[in-house]
Amino acid sequence: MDRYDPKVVEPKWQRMWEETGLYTVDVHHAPRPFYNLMEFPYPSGEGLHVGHVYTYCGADTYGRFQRMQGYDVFQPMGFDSFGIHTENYALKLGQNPMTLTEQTVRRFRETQMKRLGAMWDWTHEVVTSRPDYYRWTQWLFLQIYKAGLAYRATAPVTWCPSCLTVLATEQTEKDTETGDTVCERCGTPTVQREMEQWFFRITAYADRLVDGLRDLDWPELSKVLQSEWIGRSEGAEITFAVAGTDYSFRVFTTRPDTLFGATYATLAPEHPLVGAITTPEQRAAVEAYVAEVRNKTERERVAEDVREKTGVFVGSYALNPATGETIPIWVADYVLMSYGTGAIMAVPAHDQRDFEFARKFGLEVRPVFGEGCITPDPGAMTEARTHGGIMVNSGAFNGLPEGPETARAFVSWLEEKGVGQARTTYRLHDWLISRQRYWGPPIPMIYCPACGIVPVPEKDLPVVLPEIEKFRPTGTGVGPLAALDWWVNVPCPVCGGPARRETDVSDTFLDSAWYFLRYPSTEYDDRPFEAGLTRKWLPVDMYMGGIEHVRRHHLYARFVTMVLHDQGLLDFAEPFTRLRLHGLLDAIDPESGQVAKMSKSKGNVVTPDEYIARFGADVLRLALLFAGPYEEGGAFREVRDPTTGELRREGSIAGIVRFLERCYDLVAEHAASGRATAHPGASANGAPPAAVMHRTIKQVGEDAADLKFHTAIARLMEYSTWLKDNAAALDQAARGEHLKALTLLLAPLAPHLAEEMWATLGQPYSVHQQFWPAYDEAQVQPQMTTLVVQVNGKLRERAEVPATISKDDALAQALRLERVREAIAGKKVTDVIFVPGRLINIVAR
Ligand code: ANZ
Ligand code: ZN
Repeated sequence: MDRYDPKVVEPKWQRMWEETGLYTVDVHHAPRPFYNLMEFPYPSGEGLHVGHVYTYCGADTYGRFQRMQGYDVFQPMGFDSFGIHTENYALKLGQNPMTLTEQTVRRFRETQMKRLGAMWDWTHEVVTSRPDYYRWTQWLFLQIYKAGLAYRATAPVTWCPSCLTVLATEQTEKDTETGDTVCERCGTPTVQREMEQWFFRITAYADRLVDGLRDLDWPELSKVLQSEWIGRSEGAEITFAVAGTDYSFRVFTTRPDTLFGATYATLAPEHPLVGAITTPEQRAAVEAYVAEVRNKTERERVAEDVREKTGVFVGSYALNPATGETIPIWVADYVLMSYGTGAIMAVPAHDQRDFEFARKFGLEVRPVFGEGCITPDPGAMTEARTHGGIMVNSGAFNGLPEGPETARAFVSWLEEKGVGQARTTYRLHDWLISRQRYWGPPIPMIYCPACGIVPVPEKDLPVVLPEIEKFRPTGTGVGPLAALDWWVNVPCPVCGGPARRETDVSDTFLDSAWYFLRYPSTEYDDRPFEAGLTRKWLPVDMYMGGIEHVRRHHLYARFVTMVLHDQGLLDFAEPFTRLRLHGLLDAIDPESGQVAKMSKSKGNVVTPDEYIARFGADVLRLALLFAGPYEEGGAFREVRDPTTGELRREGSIAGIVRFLERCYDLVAEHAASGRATAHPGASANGAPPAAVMHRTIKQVGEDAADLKFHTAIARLMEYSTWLKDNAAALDQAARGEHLKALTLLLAPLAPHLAEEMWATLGQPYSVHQQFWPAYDEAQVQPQMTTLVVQVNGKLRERAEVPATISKDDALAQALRLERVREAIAGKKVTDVIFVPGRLINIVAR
């Protein structure tokens, strides 16, 4: 082979790696375990997506680097193959997901993933839709149930009219163009429905989920996003009596200190008290308003800046427990039933939403603190004042400074009076876990008319998902399994009487909430994870993936791990010690040069297969990683022939191809010259300039450890250019050392090429079993020497300078020296005599 040809080299080494089990880890005996985890894909129609490939290129490079540091790197892979995503693809093709998914998994693994050349240990593969896996997903459901954290409740839930199922809040998104709340899987606007469903009480873990973030080695952004999603608010619940009735309602407020300024109260339109306290005169208006609000989504209702406030007076009054005054009660859609208590005390002077509402409907604005001790004139206020100086209009609290201390004093006072107490509220909702679909693990519960809800005994797991013909979602509020009488009707495990199975399946996010626990233990059929292996490999040392998982998968995985920990099944409570998120790749439009997010709808998604077929996996790996800092992402330009539509060797691809060819050529030429001379080592030109090598080893190592793959590649490019320019001047042995170093440094990034170079250098298989080369610190630090500095032949100074300093640099340094400046003052430098590493003599007249 004269030229580097990935079409020959890549399949050859992939076969070799597979045959020799190069990446198989002995999970029982590995002395230095390192669990390098990356997200597993949904096997759906479009095939492996460039986002996945980007994750994998970075994570695999990092894993390989760690392996060269001497770790036993366990890098498993699998398929998140249950769930709506995979099922929708099957529905689109009109095929049964049960047969199609296995085919898709095979296609993904064999024709896409294996061609990337990642060091996945396929002997631990996990496929979530197989009974040997989902048996334990069902087992997990039962553990959560046993812990008292799984319950059935009727609640307003989000329904996707296209997927025909309920969704968790985390599975909805806001469409940035229309402003609608849409299904994350299919983009259809969702609707609200009242349904009885299964929930996991993730809110019971809200505090731990927030507080635990502090000690994790995770990107700051991911911590902020996750804690905002959980949305902890500390405040109080205060009871308001409805004047002239026995009714009362509770409000949640984060500002109990503003109670004296509450000039009206507002109920969510869905609040159960609305009907009872609406007066006959107001009934028609209130009912019309409530009906109108029912068609709006939560997100539309809280879109603060875009919408005018709306609402209707219900006709009755509440008693402000601080002032004893009556205040009007309104319904308004900016108060949500799903948050706090679904009712608020409105303080227009200090809350902006309340201020706008009060101004629109002519309600009183009463400040309870101002600037310093100046009380603002309510009529002159143009917006709410959220913070200020000294309390006013607040009875015994007047004169205290506004702030958390005063708020706490209010809470104690309310608690003493028996009308309120401290309370913490969360934005996070309980995890809606049931789905009215076919393609998931059946929820392992049985309904018995005599015994109630009975969990399936663990020994009867798995509850096998039957292969059926009518697998389409029904839209009737129950899943397709409900139509199978033979499957649904079972004896009650407790009393033996006739009972019915639960026919919903669980959410896909439950499948992926524990898969990392399964990987090391896949050889065990009788338990989800083996204790010793789990202790050895977990928590995960490094998890790499995308930011879209921060408020879904990462949150759920943490919750499940905490529950299992509390059940005594795991001895750690956090699953991922270290998390890193890759940035997003943008596509540069080849014509306009404009940069846009890669997205299917824009049709600018790079398809990995085509690149691999044309240029090889190593080129794709490097091209993606070279696009920018890994954790920030970068831009990628695809260049195609306008007539044939073929990818062209241009732009960043061309640079990478040239670089890899240069590396290969250097090694091939060296090998050829070695055979020609036969007696290597006779040094013609003194000591090899090894410093370049040592410096490159140090820098590339630091970059790789830091996920700065783009700079690592840039340094290797420089190194290869330097080698090309200097190869002829190096003796055979020195050149060999340089090329070995180059090959080793390239190995994590371009694993196929490096393997080929290693073999060409005559080194034993495999380059991926070598240690990362060591560098000599002394060579990296520039060697210093004492330079004699003369002016007109007279010694003026001695200067400490790098031994390799150039004439220009030495002159520049010398001219900065005080005594040199004095000696040449008023004169002109006419000549400079330089003895490298020894002396500089400045001639000045
Ligand atoms: C009185 C008050 C005075 C408030 C003031 C704020 C400022 P966060 O921080 O997001 O938790 N609120 C409570 N329940 C609500 C609901 N179901 N729908 C809409 N708004 C609701 O916000 C808590 C504040 O949001 C609460 O504190 C309440 O308004 C409002 F100067 O009570 B506050
Ligand atoms: Zn949908």
